[in-house]
Amino acid sequence: MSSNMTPFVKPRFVAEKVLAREHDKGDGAIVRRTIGRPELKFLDLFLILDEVTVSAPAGFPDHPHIGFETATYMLEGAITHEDFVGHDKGAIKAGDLQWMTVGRGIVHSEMPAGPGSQHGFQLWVNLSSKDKMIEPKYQELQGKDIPKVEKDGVKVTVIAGEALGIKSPVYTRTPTMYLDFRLEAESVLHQPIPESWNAFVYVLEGEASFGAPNSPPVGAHHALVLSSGDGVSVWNNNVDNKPCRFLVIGGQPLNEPVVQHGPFVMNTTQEIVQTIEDYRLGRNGFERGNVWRSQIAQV
Ligand code: FJE
Ligand code: FE
Repeated sequence: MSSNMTPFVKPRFVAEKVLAREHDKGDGAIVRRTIGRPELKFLDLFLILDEVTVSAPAGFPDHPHIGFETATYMLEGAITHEDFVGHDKGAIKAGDLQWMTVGRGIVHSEMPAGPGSQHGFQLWVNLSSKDKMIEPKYQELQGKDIPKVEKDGVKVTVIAGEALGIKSPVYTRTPTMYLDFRLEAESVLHQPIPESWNAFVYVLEGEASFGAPNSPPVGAHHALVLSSGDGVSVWNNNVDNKPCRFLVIGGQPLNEPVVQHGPFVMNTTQEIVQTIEDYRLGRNGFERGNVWRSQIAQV
């Protein structure tokens, strides 16, 4: 039976709740943004969390990035990826993960790989000032290579970090956890999270009580910023008897200034001005990026 006790010295509670309003770009892309929207601009280390549903001809055609990492995790359908140095490992399919360390610069295109709708998440993880200008790097994992474990009605896919005794092979520059949980009805989760980290939950489907067993159940498309503490407990003890699927994302804050200009994220305005100039002139990491055109985004 579900226990109402938590094993934590200082359990985390829900400090803030934000609903991802559907932002329909009108061309077949629906973006639900939580981290990165005006009322939740930045949760140190995390710049953006988008839940996207996209169908052709919409997509994310040729655009640059600098200074952070993107984690693209697909639920349904697939996204093809092509970048300006010819890095092409095929599609990111349902269950797959692409962890892209942008570093000093990437220009790329992310487009639907087939008909119908493609559904997934993209998380932007900031890089510390010492890592902002590193060489770009990809970590690409197929669904079968992402550790999964199930115990007492709790199923977890460990995208980054560790849960229920298993570790992800993904290397993160700053300690980060990214967990995809599914709790059957009547099951309980106690997930440790280092006390100094920022952490949040994003509910995908179903409902559960987060932080306290009798807290009002929270449903799909809500992000919950967690208070500080050494772990979070979740109870799926709702009347509907349905499973609840949610993400738990956390990381060690950088405590550095952030200056963001769209997909450019640096520490100072001077660095942003420099980046805009580098991209325009195709230098300092953007060699040929200014004249490159992807094949996948041409129609
Ligand atoms: C972006 C231009 C872009 N959310 N979710 C400017 F194209 C993008 C962008 C995305 C994105 C891509 C995928 Cl596959 C999933 C996304 C934004 O690529 F973020 C900005 N600022
Ligand atoms: Fe991108």
